[in-house]
Amino acid sequence: MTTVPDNDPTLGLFSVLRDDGSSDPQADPFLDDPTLLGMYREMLRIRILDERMLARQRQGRIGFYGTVTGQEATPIATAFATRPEDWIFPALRENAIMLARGFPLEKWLAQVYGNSADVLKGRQMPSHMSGRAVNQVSWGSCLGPQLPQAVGAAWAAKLKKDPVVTVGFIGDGATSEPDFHSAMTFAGVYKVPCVLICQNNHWAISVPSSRQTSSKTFAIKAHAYGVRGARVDGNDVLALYRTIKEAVEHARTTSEPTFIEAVTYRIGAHSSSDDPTRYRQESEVEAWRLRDPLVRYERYLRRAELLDDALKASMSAAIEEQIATAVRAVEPIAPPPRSSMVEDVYATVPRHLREQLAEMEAHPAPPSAHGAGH
Ligand SMILES: Cc1ncc(C[n+]2csc(CCOP(=O)(O)OP(=O)(O)O)c2C)c(N)n1
Repeated sequence: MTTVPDNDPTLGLFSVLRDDGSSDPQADPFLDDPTLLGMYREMLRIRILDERMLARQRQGRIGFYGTVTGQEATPIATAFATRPEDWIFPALRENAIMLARGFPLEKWLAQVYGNSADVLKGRQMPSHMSGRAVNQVSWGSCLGPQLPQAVGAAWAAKLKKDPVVTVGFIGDGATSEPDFHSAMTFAGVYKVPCVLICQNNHWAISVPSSRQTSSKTFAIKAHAYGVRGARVDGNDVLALYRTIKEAVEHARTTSEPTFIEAVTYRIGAHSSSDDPTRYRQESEVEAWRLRDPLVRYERYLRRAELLDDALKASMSAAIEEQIATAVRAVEPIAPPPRSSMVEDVYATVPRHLREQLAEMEAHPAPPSAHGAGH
């Protein structure tokens, strides 16, 4: 039986932020002030955006929404640690990456509403955004396939000698899917320039992470595939930034993949279709609220005298205004024409689809809110 050394990065928990707002000087990436504040602003934006969108879902204006409350640090650190040419293969909790990489909020919201301004033409359920302009593909709802896709795209980049890195995401639950095994095997054997990140938020809807594996950690699985592994505090944006940046640049320069476990917690429901009080204790949620990634980062910024009450209030007000303006612009936009349902698959729409479309168009259009799965 082999043993792993005590300093194995797949067993520890790399962190930078301390509870008093100071940082570990050996670990702090010492980012410049605009970057530090930019990351905070983006984390705050997705926190507020999630609150507003969940309220919209409860009002029946949108069909579905998946919040990332408590998990903002991983997507935002990824957005700042990657280059624009790198590709993102998200799961449900990483839609904010494309926003932080410059995708317009109105277009992002148009996907939530599935209206005719949506680049995906309303064909995906809400919270499955994609943006070619910012190199982010859409999640497919099925748990897992985005990982082999990230590995395949990285492999293609390697063959083309394109200095591009791909970043693929899964939750702890999806590590039980065969696609995780396929992705890790191919990444390790063919040494492709990708970073695979598992957001271990402790729950896969009602199934706790302890039911997904008997391994000591998720990160330790990297060893079995011959892939570099790291385990990082998923509520510590500076630790995440440093770990992801190092892994991305290592992949770019050596074509070696890394598997990262980000240890975090889903504070909200799995999605707007879920009621977590049915399967978990409020005391557990309360304990994790004390480790809120925004609060911890805020302490660091205040201690560094980069943030105070006045700046926080003006940032929040500007974000609220931006969201309200975007929602006002997007909400009245009409759904895509029903004819778009039969387009973009065949060069010429076949007769049976033309007939079905004609039959459908003989009936009045249904209300536009859509999607209620997960
Ligand atoms: C192949 C497959 N099986 C089951 C589901 C239903 N499902 C949707 S989300 C989910 C839990 C996902 O948990 P995890 O991978 O930990 O990610 P999280 O949502 O917690 O971020 C399940 C079981 C699915 N979408 N796809």
